[in-house]
Amino acid sequence: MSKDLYSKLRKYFVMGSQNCDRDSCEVLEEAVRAGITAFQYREKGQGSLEGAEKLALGRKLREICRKHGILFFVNDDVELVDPLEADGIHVGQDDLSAEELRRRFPDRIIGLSISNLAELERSPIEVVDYVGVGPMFATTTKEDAKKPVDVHFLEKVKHVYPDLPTVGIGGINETNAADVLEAGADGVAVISVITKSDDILRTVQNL
Ligand code: 3NM
Repeated sequence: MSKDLYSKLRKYFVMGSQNCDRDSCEVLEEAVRAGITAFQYREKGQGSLEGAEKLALGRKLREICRKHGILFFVNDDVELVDPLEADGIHVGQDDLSAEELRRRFPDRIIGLSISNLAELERSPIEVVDYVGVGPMFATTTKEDAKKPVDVHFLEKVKHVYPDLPTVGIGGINETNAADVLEAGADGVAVISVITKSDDILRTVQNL
């Protein structure tokens, strides 16, 4: 699994309806056609859907990913993993523990957010398939984003865990994505650079 993951996490689009000014399915379709390699359904924060509506949108987005062979992840919400037949789940430090997730979903891809050295040291890296490191730069998209790390922290993560697939996240745009990849990230995870783009094809290509 891991070997394959490096390339599949290369351009990792994260989004929920609250991030889109227009139909989320249209945004995802465009991003998929433009060349994203993975998608995370992150229906969270102000203006996000809940319950049956959240599930219904998830089903539509899941189908788009299935049709195009793009990995489909859910953010945090363990109850969505089975109904949406997600390839994996991404969790933060305050969500269900990675060990518990691994017990519950032995065969799914598990991603974990890491924002500093203390989190890296206390995280059960051996049970996760990849880590999201960030925020790399300042971001206004995540309401409770932590202090930006810098590319050196990502270098450190790759130094300590050279075989662990790693994506940078937070404030990544068409200009600074190269710095994140040059620091050793296997991919870049982005929200607003795509959802706010007036030319998704160009944006994804530039990433
Ligand atoms: N997680 P944008 S930063 C979802 O640091 C998310 O773990 C982060 O949005 C973390 O690409 C972030 O618009 C927001 O900055 C990413």
